Amino acid sequence: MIQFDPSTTISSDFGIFGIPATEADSKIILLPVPWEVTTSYGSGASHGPVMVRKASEQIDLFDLETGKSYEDGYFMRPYPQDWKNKNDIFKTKAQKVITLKTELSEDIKTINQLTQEVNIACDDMTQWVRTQSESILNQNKILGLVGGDHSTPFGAIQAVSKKWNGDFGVLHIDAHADLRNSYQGFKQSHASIMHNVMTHELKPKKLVQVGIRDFCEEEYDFIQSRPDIKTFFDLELKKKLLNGTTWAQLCQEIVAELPQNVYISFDIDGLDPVFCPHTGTPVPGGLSVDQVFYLFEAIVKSGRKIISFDLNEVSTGGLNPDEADDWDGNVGARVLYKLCGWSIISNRTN
Ligand SMILES: [Mn+2]
Repeated sequence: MIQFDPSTTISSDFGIFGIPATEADSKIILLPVPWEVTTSYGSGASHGPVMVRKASEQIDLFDLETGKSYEDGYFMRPYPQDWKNKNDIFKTKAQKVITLKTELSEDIKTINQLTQEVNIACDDMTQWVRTQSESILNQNKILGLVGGDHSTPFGAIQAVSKKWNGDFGVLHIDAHADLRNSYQGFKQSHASIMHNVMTHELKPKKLVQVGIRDFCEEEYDFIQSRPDIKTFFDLELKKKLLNGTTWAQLCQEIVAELPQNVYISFDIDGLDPVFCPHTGTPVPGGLSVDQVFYLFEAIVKSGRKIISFDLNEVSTGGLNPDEADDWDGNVGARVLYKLCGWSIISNRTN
């Protein structure tokens, strides 16, 4: 247990929420992944870890719902500057591909060459995330990946699946279905993460999606074809709310679809854009922070266990972190704090 002295400050290189913990005495280990190579619209998600970490220092540690869970220790690993540098190089190449395709360029050789380089770099990132994730899970700690765009947790979900022998479900909160079979030629696009997860040999036994309101027909057909995917479309949830069904009842329906062990993959754009105005691909509609926090509580109160999680797509809207609006990082840090707190409680009791 962390004996906390509020006057202590943490290193500027690692740690989070102002908690003076080390990796060794922390139950939750956060892995920052500053990567947004295939980002297609707004940019800045690679700054997510810096934004969230900076905002995290303003959060009061005692929490009405999760009490002093932080005493079990939350630690963020040092910022991987080498991956940020690599991100910047390969994002430029990916943007070149997108530009050439938009201009209907006939330079197919260049397009194919650059696309292949980007795909290899994304595979390398996923492999690195998987190795890092395994090193956290093998210490019987809870992993929390902080992206980056939504392609970043693929390796983390593989590591979780290996550790739990596939005996878990993914709760996917997002505006987008992310079930595209590659996007703009990139196999590991942020728009393909759940397609990649659900077609991998280390797949979870269930994918439960909440808040989805942007998807193509191919993705809709994919959902219909898979009994192991259950999607709660945002429009259907909102219609039920408007017809008088309570959020508590809807949360029971969502939770009932989940197996005992739950991995939460949280794209910040699942929230109403009011809470994430600078995220890369905002969509009107979505969940409130209160609804999401209520859903977390419902999962844990049902006796299910949050085994690990990720938070991604918190973004500066293309600016450098020191120029960006603090709001997106502020909301992101609060969502992350609740994920940490409920994970601790669910692992104590369930
Ligand atoms: Mn997503």
